[in-house]
Amino acid sequence: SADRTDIIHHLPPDHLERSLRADVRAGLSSSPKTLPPKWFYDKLGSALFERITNLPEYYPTRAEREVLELFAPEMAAASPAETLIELGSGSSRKTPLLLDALRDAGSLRRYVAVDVSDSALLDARNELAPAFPDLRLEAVAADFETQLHLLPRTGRRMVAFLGGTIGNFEPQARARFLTGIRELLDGDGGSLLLGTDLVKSPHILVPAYADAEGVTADFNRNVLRVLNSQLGADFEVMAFDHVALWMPDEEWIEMRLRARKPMLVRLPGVGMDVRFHEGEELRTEISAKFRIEGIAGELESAGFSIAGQWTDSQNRYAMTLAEA
Ligand code: AVJ
Repeated sequence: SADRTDIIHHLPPDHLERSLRADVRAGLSSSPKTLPPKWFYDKLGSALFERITNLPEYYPTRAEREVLELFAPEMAAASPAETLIELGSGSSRKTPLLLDALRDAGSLRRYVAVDVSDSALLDARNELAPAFPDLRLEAVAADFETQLHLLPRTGRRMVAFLGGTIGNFEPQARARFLTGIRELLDGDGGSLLLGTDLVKSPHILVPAYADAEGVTADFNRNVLRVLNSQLGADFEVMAFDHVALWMPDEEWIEMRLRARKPMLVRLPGVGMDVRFHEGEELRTEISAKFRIEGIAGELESAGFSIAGQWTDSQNRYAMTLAEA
């Protein structure tokens, strides 16, 4: 094609279908039932998430943008990279702030966007290409949780993991993941730029995940629509209520879907029939919130050293730069 970038597919064509089926089989036969949050993001789910980022209650996106607007030049100066690798890049909306700063620092040659969604990668590339004509743009369709080893291994790299998505991992998986990134950066060296939402009052946290307009409820139910379309399931989507809970011991938000009545759901794509009793809850996401010292400690345990930490003016959100 005449495009400057094609999508590099590290995923075999049936990878997504297979991992969806494996996740659904495991999650819906466990007790309590769970589904991983990555299955929210089909075309509609990605559009709903974009709407969430503009809701008055959902501050993390704006807070992270503020941190980048204020401090991206400092981050770039502290870690002048040749290659920026962004994990879970999605729409890449905040990426230009980092690209500008790294370009001004004089080092940047290449941007590698990593996402499971082809359409998000293509949209992002089309947005970025005209603004950064001197940059090599690469789009990698991969599952960043399991395919870190396929990412660029040479040159000085900065891995950006923004948006607070690290909060979707449970603590053990999080530790494994951070260690995996540190190992990826072995050799020519580099840094991890990590965005994390911070612990704060549940009066602020809970509405961010239970907005008045019901956009998050619709986003949450979207995982059932994905199962209906991908697995031929027959979830009655509106028979599930959206639940957002602050778990004070774990310091994370849980999103759940609560069955309003007893239901038997058929999922021909995985050869299962699944029963819900009235009031039964299916956990669809955890979104962990962090403390500044906790983030630093976890990164150090993974072998990083901290190069800097920055927060927005209201101390709601932190970005940490860690050297491998
Ligand atoms: C994209 C995973 C960072 O946890 O805040 C938004 C997803 N879920 N509203 C988050 C989300 C409900 C979001 N992350």
